[in-house]
Amino acid sequence: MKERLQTLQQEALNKVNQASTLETLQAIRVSYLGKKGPITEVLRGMGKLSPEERPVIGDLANKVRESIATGLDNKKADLEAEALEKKLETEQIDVTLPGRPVSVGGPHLLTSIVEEIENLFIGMGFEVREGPEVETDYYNFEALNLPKGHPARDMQDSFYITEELLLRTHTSPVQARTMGKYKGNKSLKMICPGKVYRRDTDDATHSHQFTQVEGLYVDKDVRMSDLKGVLNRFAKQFFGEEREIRLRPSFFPFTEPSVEMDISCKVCHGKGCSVCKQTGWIEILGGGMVHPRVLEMAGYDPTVYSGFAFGMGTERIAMLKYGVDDIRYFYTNDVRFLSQYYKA
Ligand code: 2U9
Repeated sequence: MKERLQTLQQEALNKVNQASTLETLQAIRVSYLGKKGPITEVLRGMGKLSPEERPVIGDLANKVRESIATGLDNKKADLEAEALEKKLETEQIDVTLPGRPVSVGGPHLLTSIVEEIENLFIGMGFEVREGPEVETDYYNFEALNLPKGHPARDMQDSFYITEELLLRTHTSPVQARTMGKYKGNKSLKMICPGKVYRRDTDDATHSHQFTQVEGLYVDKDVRMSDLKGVLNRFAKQFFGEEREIRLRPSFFPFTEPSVEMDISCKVCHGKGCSVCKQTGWIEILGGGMVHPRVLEMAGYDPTVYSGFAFGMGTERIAMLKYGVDDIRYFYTNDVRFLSQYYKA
């Protein structure tokens, strides 16, 4: 029995030595030290031994079991260390490699255009003011000479929230509110950029939500020639010094007289082509002298104060400047479109 145990020990340790995977080690552990293994079998047969032999063989069997277990544990630790070494070698990270490029976003074309327009007007002494997108019927319509039932209210078919509250159809209520705050005794020179909403069916040139920049200059002795001068400077700085402007008579309920402004076509320089529909001119904005009733309603005496106002659709301006042919590109947010206009 003694020899059998010693042979088992030798045999097991040899196998442990030759094992090259953790799975093989586990199999050796089960076959030698498991419940059905040969050592357990020896221990079970101890009853048949003489009382003198029993402690000797028992002691030896335990030593053999311990020696095999230690062999297994040591080999397991070696194999694990080896595997870790190999992993560290093959999965080495080269920290000197350049990183993968991260795609960086940029400002939306409309944001850039509004900023550009703001800067031009700030350069001419205008302040930038913003106001609420949910407006009262009073500031959106009444204060701008559009009383209930006025046909021009239909032109700006609106999104009403209650009978008295609506999504603003233009940014003019911001000017009306500011004038009201100054109670008719302060000059003001401001532009109002912002989102406006009109019930419209979206197509290539219409959107139910769009962006406006409107301007207002109220002071003593403001004239139509001031409006022309400011708009001419804006047009040339924004579209190019070679562009000419022209004013045509028009109508808006909040300005009198009212005008629409065209710029000369950059393609044919006024001769006529398909871009300008053979007219040589492209309409870019509207404006006029603030209607005396609008001044009066805001508390300004129209015999002392006068003012000019103008308004433009930012998308239209951007479309003309960059040759964008569908207003919906501004709102569908396809990065392939937007990224063309990111500024470095
Ligand atoms: C006050 C008084 C007058 C703002 C004005 C226009 C003319 C104009 C259109 C351009 C294209 C709207 O976006 S658009 O559809 N706007 O033509 N806007 S005068 O007049 C004001 C504003 C505020 C107190």
